[in-house]
Amino acid sequence: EAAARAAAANADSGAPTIFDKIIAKEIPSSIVYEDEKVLAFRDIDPQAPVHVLVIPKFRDGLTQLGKAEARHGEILGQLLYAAKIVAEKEGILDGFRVVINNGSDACQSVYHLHLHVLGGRQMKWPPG
Ligand code: DGP
Repeated sequence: EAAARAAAANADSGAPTIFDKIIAKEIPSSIVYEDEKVLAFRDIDPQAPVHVLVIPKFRDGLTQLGKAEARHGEILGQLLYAAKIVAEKEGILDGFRVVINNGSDACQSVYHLHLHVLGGRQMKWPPG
């Protein structure tokens, strides 16, 4: 039963997420980069000295990468380019990692597409 509850909590219901409130600035976040389409802010539970989330301001069905369609091509490119801008601003261009956790098997917990930009330490491979 606990496992079923956890799975339900991790399901892609399409419901609004906490990131909507971060975009609306109804709850505070430490913003690293922002433009018309993209917001980048520090992860609340950092896994590296630099750990920034890059998200689209308009989710437009992109609860997860696995829901991407051809019309999302432009925003997907903008998100990846914003990850580079974040890495540059944070001084980690010499080594950084970009991660997308897709779905429950990958431990996705927030169903609003986000790129994790991680760096500032030696990263290991393979990831867990
Ligand atoms: P994922 O497991 O890939 O879905 O990553 C979701 C990330 O979102 C996780 O690393 C923690 C972060 N997060 C969740 N809630 C908040 C929040 O309210 N503020 C911030 N800054 N980060 C959050």
